[in-house]
Amino acid sequence: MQPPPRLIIATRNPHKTGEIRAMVGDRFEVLDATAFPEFPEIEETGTTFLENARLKAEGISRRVEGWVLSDDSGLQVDALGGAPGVWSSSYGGEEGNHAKNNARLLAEMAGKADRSARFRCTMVLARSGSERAAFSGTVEGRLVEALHGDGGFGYDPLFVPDGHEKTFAELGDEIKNSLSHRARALQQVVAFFDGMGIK
Ligand code: ITT
Repeated sequence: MQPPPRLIIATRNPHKTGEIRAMVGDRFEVLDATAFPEFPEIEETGTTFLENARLKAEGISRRVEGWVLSDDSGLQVDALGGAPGVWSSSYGGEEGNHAKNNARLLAEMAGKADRSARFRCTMVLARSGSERAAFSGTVEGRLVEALHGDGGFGYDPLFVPDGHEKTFAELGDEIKNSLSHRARALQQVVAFFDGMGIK
């Protein structure tokens, strides 16, 4: 039997890698940038999810053989004009500090009647330093007024997806991975590989 193809995720966020690994099962051997400590940090200088996803996928794929997949994602809140958006990771003032990000979001949303929001995920597939395809997925929902649940990561304790009454952090991995922005983008990635005959 052939070993599964290798898919390198251009991220240092272990939660993203964990979700992607759980979603693709045995289909790919999933690694991420933490397996390559010598890789430099890719600066996310873009102003859109697509630009940043491209920077990450192309930057990493210049340094490693095989398929590289990036994930640039974030939360868009209607009452905040789409913020935190591309800046979701550092909204609270410190890169990757989820507690501070959630605290700021709760403060900005205090008293707001419109709680609608969506998660967006843009993925870029690259090889040998150049983009081969891009995909995007969203999940609509609303923000609650206090943190609920301890599953998932990031803004999950504040986000209730449409069709549910609990936050992603309460619903757990299986439900989140069946309908999340990341799941919806990743389904298209898998279909792309199917179309290329890569099994
Ligand atoms: P890499 O750039 O290394 O991939 P990162 O976490 O900095 O890791 P992004 O720049 O794409 O990645 O920022 C994504 C942020 O958006 C993340 O830190 C969370 O704050 C939020 N986010 C994205 N997907 C999420 C999810 O599924 N659940 C909760 N929050 C999420």
